[in-house]
Amino acid sequence: MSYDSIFENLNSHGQGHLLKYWPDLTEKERAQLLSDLKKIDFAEVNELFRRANDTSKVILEEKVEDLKPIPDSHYEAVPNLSNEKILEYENIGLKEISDGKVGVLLLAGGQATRLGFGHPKGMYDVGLPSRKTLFQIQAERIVRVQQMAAEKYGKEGKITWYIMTSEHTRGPTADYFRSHNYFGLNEEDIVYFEQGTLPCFDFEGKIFLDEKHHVSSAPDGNGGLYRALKSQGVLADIAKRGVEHLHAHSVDNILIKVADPVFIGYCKSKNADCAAKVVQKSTPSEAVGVVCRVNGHYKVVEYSELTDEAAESRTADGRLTFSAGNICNHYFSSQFLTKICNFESKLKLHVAKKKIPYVDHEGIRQKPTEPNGIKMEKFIFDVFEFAENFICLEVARDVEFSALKNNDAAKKDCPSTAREDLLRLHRKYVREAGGIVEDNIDVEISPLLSYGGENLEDLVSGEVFAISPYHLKSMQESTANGNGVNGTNGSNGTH
Ligand code: UD2
Repeated sequence: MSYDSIFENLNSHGQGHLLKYWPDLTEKERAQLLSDLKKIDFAEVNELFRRANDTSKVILEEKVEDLKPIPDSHYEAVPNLSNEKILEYENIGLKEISDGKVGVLLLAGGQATRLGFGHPKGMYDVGLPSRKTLFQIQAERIVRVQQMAAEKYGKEGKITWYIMTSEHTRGPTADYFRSHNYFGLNEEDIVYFEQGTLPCFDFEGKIFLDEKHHVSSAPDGNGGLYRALKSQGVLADIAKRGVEHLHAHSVDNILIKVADPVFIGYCKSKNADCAAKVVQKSTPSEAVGVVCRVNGHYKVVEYSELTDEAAESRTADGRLTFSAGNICNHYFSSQFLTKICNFESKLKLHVAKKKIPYVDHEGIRQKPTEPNGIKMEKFIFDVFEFAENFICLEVARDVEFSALKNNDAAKKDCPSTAREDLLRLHRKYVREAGGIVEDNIDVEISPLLSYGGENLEDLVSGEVFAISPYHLKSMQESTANGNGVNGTNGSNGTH
């Protein structure tokens, strides 16, 4: 393609400025810029910019009267269910796992900017006694839940772990798993795929140059999942493997019950095609979206898009009206995913005003201190309204949700809170199994030993945990690694 034809194409879409520094570039830099430009369909992205602007206006005008909470018929809360009911759901889910019908969609394409960690967030170690990272914890939960399904139904079905990365996180993520021997999973049961990017715009719709030879772009949001599932052949893989249920979740929730059999069983027994786990929102300003109905459609209204009036609205008994806090923890039937991926281009766009580094008119790279442009994103939950049977499962926050978003300076949703929340939950599991442990003692339970508090009695009942830290491991793990942190009777643990 000649310079003239490229320039003409860009100019006709109002983006001719992207070639402003062409004369200054080396051959290599020109090739880089051309490769960036070729990836962009300018008619499409200009249209996205226009739609994104319209969307943001509509959201601002959304009225509190149009919002309704989720009806009881579509909502169950684990803390209110009987043990029998929970077991019933769990057994249904374990059966699906043992039949090889369950997959996990891990959303790991985010840039972890708030955390300020230069690697994929899943590689973060929050400082547990075991020093396990988020990826390792999640991998080991998959190993354990497969084992539970095999123990229950005599057949070991494999869970396929679909890991969505972005162009920045793919290489390091794949290298990390390879160098850790896939944490006990089979290499062929881990499938990486890459989400797309979208250019960053100024407020007038001009695309920024990040460098003279590089267009500014950002991942297209966790709703980029749908386009990627189709374009990267993941839907076909799901069909080929006979996976019918997908548990999709964020990478940063240290308490995530990966491939949760209770959730899968609940969704299967209700014949749901799409579902969300939620927690009771703690305060009106908590940074979680709320699952609700807007003009009759199931939706998540994101925290940044909820008016103060709606966020603070309360029921007659003083509870928050919109209390179903979204925790980026969803269920999709494979049929529903296939349907959605065919019209993902129509999904809503969300606009975030950001400080976007750019090359200015003099060719100098600027790092603005105030928002100077927008990033456009799609959100995973914007498909809820297309579900035929959408349901919610409320779960206890202290058991299932502690997100790692920020660094420790923020004092919330940070490494220390994630670590403390996990250790608090594990102390609770130890006590429920008959162990004696004070609040100041750190006890970590390996996911290979126990997925959700089961399988602990023989090990901890009557034991006093007195010297921090403990790491309770499975027999197999202890044999393989030796003891490193405190264990009961010196058998399954470390000191
Ligand atoms: C997400 C939810 C919010 C609430 C909150 C709870 C969305 C859009 N918002 O907000 O409603 O539940 O979590 O913690 O789901 N990701 C990608 N690609 C991207 C962007 C994000 O894979 O382009 C992943 C990211 O790695 C993470 C997950 O999506 O695992 C959530 O992303 P986030 O941390 O940016 O979302 P947040 O906290 O604003």
